[in-house]
Amino acid sequence: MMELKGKKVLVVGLGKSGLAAALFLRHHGALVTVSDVRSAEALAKDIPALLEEGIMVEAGGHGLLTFRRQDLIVVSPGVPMNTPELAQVKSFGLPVIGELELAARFLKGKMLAITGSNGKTTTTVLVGEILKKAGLPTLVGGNIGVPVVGLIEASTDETWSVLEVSSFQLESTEQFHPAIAVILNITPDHLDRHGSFENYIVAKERIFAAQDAHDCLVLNADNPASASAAARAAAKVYLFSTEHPVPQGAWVEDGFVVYRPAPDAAIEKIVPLSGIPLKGEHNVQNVLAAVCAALLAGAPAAKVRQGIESFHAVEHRLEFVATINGVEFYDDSKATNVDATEKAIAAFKSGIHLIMGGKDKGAPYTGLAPLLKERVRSIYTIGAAAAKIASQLHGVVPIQSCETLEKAVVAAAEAARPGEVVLLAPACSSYDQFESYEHRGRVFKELVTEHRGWKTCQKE
Ligand code: UMA
Repeated sequence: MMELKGKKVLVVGLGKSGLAAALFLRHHGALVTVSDVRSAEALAKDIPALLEEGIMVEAGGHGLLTFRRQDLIVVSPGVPMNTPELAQVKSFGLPVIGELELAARFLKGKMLAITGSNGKTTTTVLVGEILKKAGLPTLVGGNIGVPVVGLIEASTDETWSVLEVSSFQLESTEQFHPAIAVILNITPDHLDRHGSFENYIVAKERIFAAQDAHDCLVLNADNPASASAAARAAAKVYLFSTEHPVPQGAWVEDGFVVYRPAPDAAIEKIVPLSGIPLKGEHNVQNVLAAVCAALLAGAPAAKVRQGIESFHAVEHRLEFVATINGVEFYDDSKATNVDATEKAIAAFKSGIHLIMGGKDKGAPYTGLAPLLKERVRSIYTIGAAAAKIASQLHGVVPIQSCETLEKAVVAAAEAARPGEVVLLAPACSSYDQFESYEHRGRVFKELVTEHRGWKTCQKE
């Protein structure tokens, strides 16, 4: 474990992770400074508590001198590693690690880490629920919204820390060593931050970089970028597939999720597909991954089944909101990339009124065209990406420019007929118009439920 007492440590970024890391470091005797590009006014709610703890705050920008004075720099996930001040001090050999790496060095027990472009949160919560049902001491955190540093105090040598980890967090890891790692899928996302799909894959693959032959790596046989990681893994590889049997791992057979612990072992029936309470093929994949991870962590098969059957959709992930005049409204605000939106569309057969847009993340929307043609009646665009969406998907299905979510909900609801679906699955991040995808989802749900009295949806 690293010694922190008397060390000068700079925490970059004062969001959830930065705040938790700064307090943790201070409580372990480090001399802590926090630096954030936001103004002192914007940080006003956190600054007094930090000053009271003896933590210094640099607001309104990052000063190179502040960075150079440190023994260690801890970076928040949202701060790119190529930020000029970080790049400079790294070139001088100053240690720069992320909040996840810091936390992992102090966390007791074992880590079960889950990454992927989509499905991370659902799978993380599901695995956490199963392990708890199985009576295993379990903590859940990470990209899900709970900084990993915040789990340290409650962890013991018996704890399983089930962690949702993002490419942003993985990018700055060194010794991070989960006993079980899961890569659900890798599809283009965050290209604005990583620069290329290749760099994004490199960041994701850091999840197993420190694993050895005692560890387990769960990969998606149906997703080329996930499956091909096996060639670079030192850990035991378990696969899952919705399409075909795998040598060891989970797949779907005769309407059942089944599992084979080793190539020569008997096949175990885990749960019928009809017992999965989540919508969409992608959620079957999430369940298959969760089955592998939970069984590998030692949960009995009966508890795995119970955990799956009693699971509820996580908020803003293809969450059912309401049926109004026969029209169903679904909130998939967490569909912040093109792949997630594709999966959301695929969960419904036809008659979709799709609300899309927000802050563009660099990946093209053109790949959606075949599914849009097949299942979507109309697109209602919002936010900064509207023009790009309109130009790339021109002529595929009707596109209505709505600018705001409020106008989009009204337009979609007025156009939808009984039996059809209004789906918020934006394929973009929310930061141009909202604080977060959660905020966007909450606003959507309010708009839908507040308009319950509408004569919106047309009668047939
Ligand atoms: N900042 C700087 N300098 C910069 C950039 C940002 O000072 O160059 C400051 C900002 O002004 C802000 C702070 O950094 O004050 C924000 O830090 P942050 O973006 O790391 O936000 P946190 O609140 O710490 O949230 C982070 C994750 N955010 C991101 O990865 C962008 C949260 O994931 C995560 O839940 C949380 O840590 C706890 O682990 C969110 C997310 O969008 C949900 N993740 C992406 C995704 O899921 O697609 C990866």
